[in-house]
Amino acid sequence: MQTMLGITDFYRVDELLTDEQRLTRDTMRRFVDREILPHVGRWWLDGTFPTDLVPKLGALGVYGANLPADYGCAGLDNVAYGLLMQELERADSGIRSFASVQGALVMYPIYAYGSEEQRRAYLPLLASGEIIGCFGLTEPSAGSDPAAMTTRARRTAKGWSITGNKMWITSGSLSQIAIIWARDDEDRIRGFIVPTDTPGFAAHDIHTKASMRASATSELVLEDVEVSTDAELPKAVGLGRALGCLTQARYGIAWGALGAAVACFEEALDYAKGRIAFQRPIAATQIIQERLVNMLTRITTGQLLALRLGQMKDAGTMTYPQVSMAKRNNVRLALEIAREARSILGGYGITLEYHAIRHMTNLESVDTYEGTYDIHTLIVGREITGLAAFGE
Ligand code: TGC
Ligand code: FAD
Repeated sequence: MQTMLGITDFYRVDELLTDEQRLTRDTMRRFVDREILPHVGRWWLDGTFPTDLVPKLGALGVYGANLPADYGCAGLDNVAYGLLMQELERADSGIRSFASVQGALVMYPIYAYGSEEQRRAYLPLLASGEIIGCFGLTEPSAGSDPAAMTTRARRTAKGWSITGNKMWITSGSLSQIAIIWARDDEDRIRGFIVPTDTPGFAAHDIHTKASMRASATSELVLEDVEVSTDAELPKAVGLGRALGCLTQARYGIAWGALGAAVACFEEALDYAKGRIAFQRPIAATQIIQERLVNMLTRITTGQLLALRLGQMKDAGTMTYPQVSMAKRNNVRLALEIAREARSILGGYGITLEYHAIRHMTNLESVDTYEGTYDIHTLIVGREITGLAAFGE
């Protein structure tokens, strides 16, 4: 089979994929080329998330694609799921983020910690994109350390009353449901499915972003939001449950970031071959060649890391420190490649006529969210030394 990936598949990783994985990727690739790439620069500049994409991505089976078909999901393996994230982020990290949150942070906790009634009620609607969800863990004063959260869930005669603020919430203002993490009366962290039209719930978009502009990012305000016991995710008790969702999302990000890296590398290579300076293409200079070789080497190592991680996830042996290593490595390599690409494009690189600067500023967010680069250093550091360098 002819690879569609060309030079960015330097180690012929394509040959390690199944026909179904290749088909999934190639279908997504064509959709991204046709429906997203021609418009994404404009969406980003305007600061709008393209909501008309939501049902189209649902029809392609993107949301929760690695969850079982019984609940209206695509039932793909984790490598195929990773390839979907990679293709989406080749277009824009914000569009991939939307899909990551819907699948890994909203559908996954309902699937893993919800009752059978909750699964049947919500998963098919989320899979098709008929409803949108968001995930509220971070607070204005509790990001890297979510255990410091102050949002409270108090028991009432009919269920729960939730009060608190959540910050930096992807898709917050677009959502019909929010997965909200809060402390109960016994100080245990619990997860709830909160309908966003419940009185006392408000979402305010953050409009001053210089990153992730084709994505809605909101502050959530919950003031005595009364929900019934049906809102409680029965198995979502303890911080570990919230962190378990992050493992799913970080897995997808480790793949997704490679898509942004490939887009930047291809753009820089193409430009360097055509750009003449000192009577020769800049690609014929040693410095530009070294930079391109470094970029492609890092992409190749990232691809091998992601593929092996996916194989371990499918085998049920993947651990969360392994996910941290891949998220940390692949996002940072993508960010550095985007910066290199931006620089190779010279002055043109600061415009949105090219993709590099959009990817570059988006990747600053990706490097920060889902655990900052530093936090993943500490997670892997704790794993290899047995000593925690954060907290008590
Ligand atoms: P710690 O003692 O380490 O852990 C408490 C319990 O949880 C377990 N655990 C995990 N389980 C599954 N997956 C993980 N990633 C896990 N990390 C920890 C752990 O084994 C323990 O279990 P048990 O049974 O022993 O109780 O807890 P800690 O409070 O010391 O926290 C450690 C730390 C810093 C690693 C953790 O708080 C952390 O990961 N912080 C980063 C926060 C973060 O990533 N927030 C992301 C918010 S969501 C988001 O950014 C969405 S962006 C949009 C998009 O995805 O596109
Ligand atoms: P802090 O935790 O305040 O960290 C600030 C700096 O200190 C960082 O450089 C960090 O690495 C460093 N630092 C912190 N602790 C240590 C330590 N012990 N040792 C060394 N250095 C340390 N959250 C959600 O819940 N849901 C979402 O949908 C969501 N979407 C997001 C979308 C975007 C665009 C962004 C930017 C963020 C989003 N987040 C979301 C929040 C994100 O997860 C947090 O921003 C992230 O976890 C970091 O938390 P913080 O911003 O509070 O930074």
